[in-house]
Amino acid sequence: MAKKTYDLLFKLLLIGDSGVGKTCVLFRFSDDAFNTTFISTIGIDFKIKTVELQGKKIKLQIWDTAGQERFHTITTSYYRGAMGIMLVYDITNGKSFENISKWLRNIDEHANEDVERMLLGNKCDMDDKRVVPKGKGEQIAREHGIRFFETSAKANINIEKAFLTLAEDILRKSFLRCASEGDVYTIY
Ligand SMILES: Nc1nc2c(ncn2[C@@H]2O[C@H](COP(=O)(O)OP(=O)(O)OP(=O)(O)O)[C@@H](O)[C@H]2O)c(=O)[nH]1
Ligand SMILES: *[C@@H]1O[C@H](CO)[C@@H](O)[C@H](O)[C@H]1NC(C)=O
Ligand SMILES: [Mg+2]
Repeated sequence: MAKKTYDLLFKLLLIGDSGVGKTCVLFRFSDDAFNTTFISTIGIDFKIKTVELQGKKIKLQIWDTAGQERFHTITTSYYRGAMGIMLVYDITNGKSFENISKWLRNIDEHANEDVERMLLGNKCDMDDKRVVPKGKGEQIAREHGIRFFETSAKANINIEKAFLTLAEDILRKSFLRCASEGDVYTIY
């Protein structure tokens, strides 16, 4: 049998309106690259990246969903397996921010109760076109008790930090759960 090359597998999911930059955020994290051409995601796609946290090799399996309404049935079927969900809006698109409450409701309806959530205000390189103040993102995140970052896939701002923080939060949560169940402090 092949030796496992990682200690833990975390399944993450990216959701948010079409065009907010989910695919670009993931592409920046996985390939450290950026594309200005908008190729809207069809259904669902994924990337793998292994990171090391607290001496553990963690394989991140990151599912990138289509924001378009017509793929809603397919994409929501992926919520259940997710341990972490990134909700993305575009700071230059007010509607994409208003829709965050809709995406939060979708999580309540379709994801596991203990899923780790994170809010990202993407395209923060376009400050001249900003319509959503940073404080509004911070406020909705605070109201829901979740973390918030403004990111730019284009200028590579806070992308790695967001993914690593989400993975760390999931790792911490799984340690706490094991501890409370009286297990040893390692899980595979
Ligand atoms: N300036 C700027 N443009 C960005 C950024 N991220 C994405 N874009 C652009 O926004 C457009 C949409 O990006 P995508 O990543 O394809 O959007 P998406 O959220 O995956 O859209 P769907 O797949 O339809 O749900 C593309 O033209 C990108 O080049 C960013 O951080 N800054
Ligand atoms: C926000 O959600 C509505 C309803 O699901 C949708 O019709 C609209 O296209 C979304 N906004 C954007 C910017 O995608
Ligand atoms: Mg996409």
